[in-house]
Amino acid sequence: MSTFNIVHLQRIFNKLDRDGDGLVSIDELLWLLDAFSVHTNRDELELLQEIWEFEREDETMESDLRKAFRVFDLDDDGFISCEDLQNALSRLGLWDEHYGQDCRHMIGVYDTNSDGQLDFEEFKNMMFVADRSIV
Ligand SMILES: [Ca+2]
Ligand SMILES: [Ca+2]
Repeated sequence: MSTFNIVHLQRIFNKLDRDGDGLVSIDELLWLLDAFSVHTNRDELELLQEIWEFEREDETMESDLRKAFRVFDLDDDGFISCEDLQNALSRLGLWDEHYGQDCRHMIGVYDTNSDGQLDFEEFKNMMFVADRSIV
């Protein structure tokens, strides 16, 4: 009996799901593994499928964040500047006088490389921190 772990399963899953739509059924997998005389059980596969779906949600979140980033990066130069941020927030009706002249400060909080603008990584941090403060 071969030693089998989740990493192997993930590799197979990736291969099976050729078009990347995540639609590989557990029954198909069981059938395939059986065909290769790999012994596993349904519980393991269901666990894998959960992990798989979780990772896919992660990817979805990443692409959602990219879309959000583009909403803010109005001049599309790959960075959110103070002006980008202020314009985008105004368009969304989220610009509040009490933030006032403070877009530089808002950016400064997350501007880890201190170039005065937010790149995508810095933007992600901002969104994650924002998420946490809502919860
Ligand atoms: Ca920009
Ligand atoms: Ca920066």
